[in-house]
This record gives sequence, structure tokens and C-alpha cells, in this order.
Amino acid sequence: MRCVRHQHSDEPDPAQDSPQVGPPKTSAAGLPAVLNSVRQVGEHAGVRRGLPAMLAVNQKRGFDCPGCAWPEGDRRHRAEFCENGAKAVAEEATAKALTAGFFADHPVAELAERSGYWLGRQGRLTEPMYLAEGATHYEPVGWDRALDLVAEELRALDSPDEAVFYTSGRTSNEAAFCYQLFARALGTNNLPDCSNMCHESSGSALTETLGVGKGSVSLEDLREADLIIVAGQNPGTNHPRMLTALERAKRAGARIVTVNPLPEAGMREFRNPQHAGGLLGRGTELTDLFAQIRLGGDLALFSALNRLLLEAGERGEDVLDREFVAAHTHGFEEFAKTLLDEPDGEFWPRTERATGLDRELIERIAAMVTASERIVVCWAMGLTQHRHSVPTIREVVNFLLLRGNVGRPGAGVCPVRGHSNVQGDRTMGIFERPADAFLDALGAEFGFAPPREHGHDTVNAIRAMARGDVRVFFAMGGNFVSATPDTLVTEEAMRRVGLTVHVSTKLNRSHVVTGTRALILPALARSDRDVRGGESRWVTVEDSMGRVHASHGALPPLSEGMRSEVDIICDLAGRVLGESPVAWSELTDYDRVREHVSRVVPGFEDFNARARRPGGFTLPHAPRDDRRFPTATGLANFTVNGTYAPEVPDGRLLLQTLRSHDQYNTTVYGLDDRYRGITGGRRVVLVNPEDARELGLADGSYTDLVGEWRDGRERRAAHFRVVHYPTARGCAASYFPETNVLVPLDSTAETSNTPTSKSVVVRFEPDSGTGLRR
Ligand SMILES: Nc1nc2c(c(=O)[nH]1)N[C@H]1C(S)=C(S)[C@@H](COP(=O)(O)OP(=O)(O)OC[C@H]3O[C@@H](n4cnc5c(=O)[nH]c(N)nc54)[C@H](O)[C@@H]3O)O[C@H]1N2
Ligand SMILES: Nc1nc2c(c(=O)[nH]1)N[C@H]1C(S)=C(S)[C@@H](COP(=O)(O)OP(=O)(O)OC[C@H]3O[C@@H](n4cnc5c(=O)[nH]c(N)nc54)[C@H](O)[C@@H]3O)O[C@H]1N2
Ligand SMILES: [Mo]
Repeated sequence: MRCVRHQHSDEPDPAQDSPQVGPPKTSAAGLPAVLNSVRQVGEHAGVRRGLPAMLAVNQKRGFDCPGCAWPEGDRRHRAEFCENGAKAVAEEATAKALTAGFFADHPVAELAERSGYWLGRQGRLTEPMYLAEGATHYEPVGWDRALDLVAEELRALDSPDEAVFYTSGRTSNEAAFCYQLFARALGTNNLPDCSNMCHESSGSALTETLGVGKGSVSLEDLREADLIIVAGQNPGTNHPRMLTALERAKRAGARIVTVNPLPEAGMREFRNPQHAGGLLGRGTELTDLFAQIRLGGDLALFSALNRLLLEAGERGEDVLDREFVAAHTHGFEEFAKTLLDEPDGEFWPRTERATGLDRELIERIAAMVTASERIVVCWAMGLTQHRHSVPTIREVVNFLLLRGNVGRPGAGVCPVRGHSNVQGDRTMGIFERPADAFLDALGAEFGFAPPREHGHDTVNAIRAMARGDVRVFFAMGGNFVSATPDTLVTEEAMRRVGLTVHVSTKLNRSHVVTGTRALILPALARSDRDVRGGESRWVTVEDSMGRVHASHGALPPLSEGMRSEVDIICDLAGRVLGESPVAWSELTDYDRVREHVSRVVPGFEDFNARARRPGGFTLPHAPRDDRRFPTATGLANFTVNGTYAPEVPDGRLLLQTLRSHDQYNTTVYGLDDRYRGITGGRRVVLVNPEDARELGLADGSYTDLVGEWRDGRERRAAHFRVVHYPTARGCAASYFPETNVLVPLDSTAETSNTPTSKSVVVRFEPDSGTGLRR
């Protein structure tokens, strides 16, 4: 067995990391959230930058919140933001500039020892910096030289497939379109993105079954729903404005079922900070029924609900939408037969084991289902980051199809996206496996032949880097080495690349674990005013519900050294490819980009005019709009999804790696996880008290987490404080990115190849202390 000590440092300094634990909260938002927002904004951005930023966020002439992808409604509040949106804005709008002097003072080797938390707090990147081969420090290079360095390296490739172009989901539609065009004009589909680690499983499952890889519901649908199932999602922290939508649905009579191994405060009681009552008094109880499921048990749960519906149908009860099934779906017979085949005596014990729920509770959910005309299922990473995520989400689709809950008001699929424009980036063609129709349109518009061979997704990009097959790694935002699995493996892979280039707003670990040479290119962010030639430019984004709208930066940039993402891409592309067939220099006029988009991407006709309308426009969605299903069969497909559930050997637990309340993915804002009662530290592992007793893990004691995977490589995350916590039996929880060191690169979801960040088998070994770094 290879023993790899945990040396990596994506955590606050262990000396500073001393978690205190109190009781978890039972309600979310309210006055503490408002006070926390004000404090965050004041601390980072100050009043002069912070206040205008907060007043512009999510307003019709303002900028899109750089936090999550939850949509804005038509009625905006004066202050349309949430606590965590405020943190995201404060982080970006900071008044602190990081200049060349900082890099002169800190050798890269020293920065590599710092935590991601520390790196992020050093301020906004303001000028291009270059790390030459063998150099100890980054040095200022100026834009011309920086872009020439990248251009030279790209032109010298033996094959364009030796370059990889990563995207994180904050990139605007305009930048994303130019970026994928550049990669394809160069000749590669190597366009991995954060989606590969996020909702790829949703896209895969929905495309196959419904024909469109996006959600089918709008905010109005949520309001009209009778039953909303929220599975594998923690909106109180990650999509706080969704709580307002749930509250509104509740008030209109909806019931809510929450499916989660953790009793998340946000799904219990919501104190809406937009009303005085919510600030001070009692909030709204959101969840009517809480199903405390085991990690990875959702396939079994939805299969059981489907079986109960089918059985009721067989008894002659009017619970199936037979007309819809007959007119619009394919594969019902085989699906029903397979699901009804197993004898009760095998089916129910297996289901109870997999879900940790008893039959009676599942029957209660089924009764709520049959009492509801209109059902929406919402989900996020709890459903997408398992080996069997694609079958699980396909089973959710089966569930909705049975009662015709797709393509009518108040019903449908609602995968709740993460990054604020991750959905738009995909719409613009950021995808390693583009559809032929998209490439045909792109090629026709610009007069070239785009490459057809599929490119690398995130996991395959790391494999290619590890093999030494990648000479240029270019990242449009994000923090690749911290966000991806198997940190030590990935860092080794990154170091094998010739040139790594990051277009970024903030310093992060990917700037200090580099290829032989590295560049940092500072970009304007969402909140920054984007002025060129005296003209203010604006971009567009697409939210989680397929609505496209404009985003206008509001703050003067901290430095003239930052450039817009579009300008960076087009300047570079011109240097590599010249001005033909694509006239790159014209694309710095974003209206020109939008004109191209309007001819290449379906649904964007008349883009420039419609994007200028207040509130923007909604993209077409065939299943939602006309019950048309552009699948292989031309119908909505029922699927047969098997019975997989994670098995955990004795003495082990299944670990999920999730977000605290004080982080945005790899950006750590603070050391508290207020709703879960944890303050002052992040190296915690939440364990059910019964499991803890069996494993001899006392509350407050420290332990190492050791990952188990079939390759036999040891993966260890040292020194975690045990917290007895009411999670489901057999399951544990801990924060990423600290625990990414435990997620095996090769442990991915079938079909979507998404890392299984929510099911890592771990054992517990005696604490090896904080000597893990430095
Ligand atoms: N403030 C803030 N907002 C964010 C982000 C952030 O980091 N901070 N990240 C953004 C991004 S990119 C994304 S993708 C989203 C992520 O949004 P979420 O998916 O809400 O994020 P996670 O913290 O990963 O939480 C996963 C939730 O699913 C539950 N869960 C885990 N495994 C299972 C399972 O097997 N079954 C069920 N039923 N539940 C399970 C967990 O207990 C937890 O409540 O948030 C976006 N918004
Ligand atoms: N173990 C584990 N791993 C996970 C997950 C998990 O649940 N568990 N979740 C996965 C998910 S859902 C996702 S989406 C990925 C996220 O993966 P990424 O998107 O790669 O990571 P982020 O932390 O969101 O990226 C933050 C960095 O983006 C840069 N940035 C921020 N705003 C801008 C901008 O406007 N422009 C530019 N150019 N740069 C900007 C900043 O430099 C910042 O440091 O992580 C995945 N990794
Ligand atoms: Mo995500």
C-alpha cells in the first residue's frame, strides 16, 4: 500500500482552526442574517464601495449576484439579496488590491503553504503576473507579453488537443461564447467545466429522458405547486432566496417534503428578512415531512414511491396519468414490469436498508403524492455526486412522468444550479461533448470546420495532465486544483503541465500549484464597471430557470490593470489565429458577440433587443412549453434504473463532502457554519452519536479520516474534530475542499463522470495531529 501523508494545505492554519460546537439552529435567516450581511460588506468593501454594490445587486439595471443561480422574481425588493449573496459581493467588491509588491514579498513556495482562506483574503488581483521556469517569485509582465507567452505556447503545440480550456460558472454568456469559439477555432473540444463536478448528472439524465438537460419549472410553477420535494439540497446556505419561493408556495397551500441525511435549519423554519415579522417574530415552518435518508438512498426511495403508485394503479385507483403516459411517453411497460417484479419480502427490506427509512414513512410520502395535483422535485449536489446519480435522477423523472407532472403549470423538474451562470455557459457551448447541430451552426456562422472529436471533461483532463499529455492548461475562472477530487493526485498532474494560465479575480491555490511556467491574468468581475473606449459594456447571464437577463457592473474597478474576460480571450485569440475567419477584434463590442449568438444558439433570436428588455427573456424549453420531448424516441422516456445503493463495510462510514455556511465552493469567507452550530473552525466531521459510540469516537475528540478505495492508495485527511450530530445512521459529513484529498479521481458517476463527492467510504484512525503542514 502506498502511503501518502496529507501535506496539502487548503485549510485554515491548523493552529487557528479550533472549532467550537453548540446546538444546531432550528431556523434560518432572520435578523442574524441581515446583521451578518452588513458586517461582511462593511469589513471587506467599506461603505463607499459596499453600499452601492448592495443596492445594485439583482436590480433590473444592476448586476447579477455572483453567488448562486437562483432566479430573481418580477417584483424586486429594494435590497434583493441574501446573507450569502452579500458575502459573495463583499468578497468581490473588496477595496483591497493585490499588487506586484505582494508577489515580490512572498515566494510561491511560501504561498503554497498558505491556506486557501488566507490567499483569498489578500485582495483583488490587479495586474498580470508571470512565474518563469525555475523562478521563485511571480513577476509583473504586462498584458502584451503575457498574452504573447500564451500565444507562442499554443502555436507551438503538436496538436490543439494538448491544450485544455477550463471554465468556472461565473463567466458571462458573451465571454463563454468567445471562449468556446476560440478553443474550437484552435481545433479542440477540450472544454471541461465546473459543471462536470456539479450538475452533469442532471444534464445527462434529463437529456436522455426528457430531451432537454435543464430544469422545466419557473418561479410561478413553484408558487402553484401542491407538493414540493426538496432532495439533496441545502438552500438555507446555498440558495437562500429559494426559501422565499418556498415560503410563498407554503402560504399558497403547498406542502414540502425534505429528503436529506441532515436536518438542515433552512428547511425547518424560515424567517424572511424582507418582512418585519420575519426579522423579529416567528418564521414559516417549511418542511411538512422530513425523510432522513441515508447517503445515496434516493434511487431506492423514488423507486419505492414509483412502485407504490404503480401498485395503486393496478388496484384500479386513479393515481396514474394514463392519458399522459400513453400520449407522451415511451418505455412504461418495461419500467412498470421491472419495478413490480421483485417480491415484497425482498423489495421492502432492501429499500429500508438503502434508505434508512421505514416503509410506513415512505407510504406517508406516497399518500401526499397521490393527494397532490401538481408536484415539483428540486435537487442539487446530494443527488448528483454519487456513483448512481444518473439512474437516481432518471428515477425522479419516472416519478414525475407517472402522474403527468412535466409540461404543465405547477409541476416539473427543478435541478437547482450552482454558479450564477453555469447554465448559461453550457448554453453558449462550454461542453466537451457538443451536439453536432451546435457545431454545424458555429461552423456555418464563422466559416470553419469545428473539431468533432469529443474533448476532455474535468476528470479526464486531470488524467491527461497526469500522463503528461497537456502542455497548456487555461482556466477561465475557478480554482481547479482545490475544486477537483484527489488533491494530491491532481496537484501532481498540474505540475506536469508546461504552462498554466488562470484568468482570475482572487488569488487561490491554483495559482501556487502550477505547471513549469504560470500566468495570472486579472479579470473584471460581475460587480465591476466594464468600460472600453468610453462606452459602458454589459453582459448577460442565464439563471437556473432558463431566464436570460442583462448584468451591468456598478463599481469603478480597483485598477486599470484588470481586463474583461471577453477582451482577454479575443486579444489572445487574435494573436494565435489572426483575424480570419473570426474577426476577434470586433468582438470586444459585445453587441457583435450577441449577434453571432443569435444566429448560432437556438432561442436567442433577436438577442440584443430582448436582452435590453427589463428582466430579459425566457429560453424555450420544449417539454415545458409544448410537451414536446426531443429525445431519441421523440417521447419522454421511462427508464429502468436498477437497485444500486452504496455498501459500507463494518467499522466504516460513508462520508459526504459539503459546504459550510461561510464558503463559496473553494472560497472560504469565514470559519463558522452558523446553522449547524459550528464556529471558529472547519476541520470537523459530523457523526451520528450511535455510530460514534460503536466506533469509539467521543464528541470533541480528534481523528484522522482515511479514505478507502479499490486502488489501495492511502488517502488521509488528518486532525478532524468529531462532532456528534443528528445525521442519518452510517453517514458522516465534512467540508470540502479540505476533504477533497479523500475523493478518488476514479470514483465517478456512471455516464456523467462526476466525482462522487457525496459518497466516500472512510475509516477513522487516531489523530496524527496538526503537524500536517509547515
Ligand atoms: N453560499 C454558497 N452558495 C452556493 C455555493 C456555496 O459554496 N456557498 N455553491 C454553489 C454551487 S456551485 C452549488 S453546486 C450549489 C450547491 O448546493 P447544495 O447541493 O445545497 O450544496 P452542498 O453543501 O453540497 O449540500 C448538499 C446537500 O445535500 C444533502 N445530501 C448529501 N448527500 C445526499 C444524498 O445522498 N441524498 C440526499 N437526499 N441528500 C444528500 C446534504 O446533507 C446537503 O444538505 O450551491 C451554490 N450556491
Ligand atoms: N469534495 C467536493 N468537491 C467539490 C464539490 C463538492 O460538493 N464536494 N462541489 C463541486 C462543484 S458543485 C463545483 S461547481 C466546483 C467549483 O469549482 P470552481 O468553479 O473551479 O471553484 P470556485 O471555488 O467556485 O472558484 C473560485 C475562484 O474563481 C475565481 N473567480 C471568481 N469570480 C470570478 C470571475 O468573475 N471571473 C473570473 N475569471 N474568475 C473568477 C476566483 O479567483 C476564485 O478564487 O467544485 C466542485 N468540487
Ligand atoms: Mo456547483
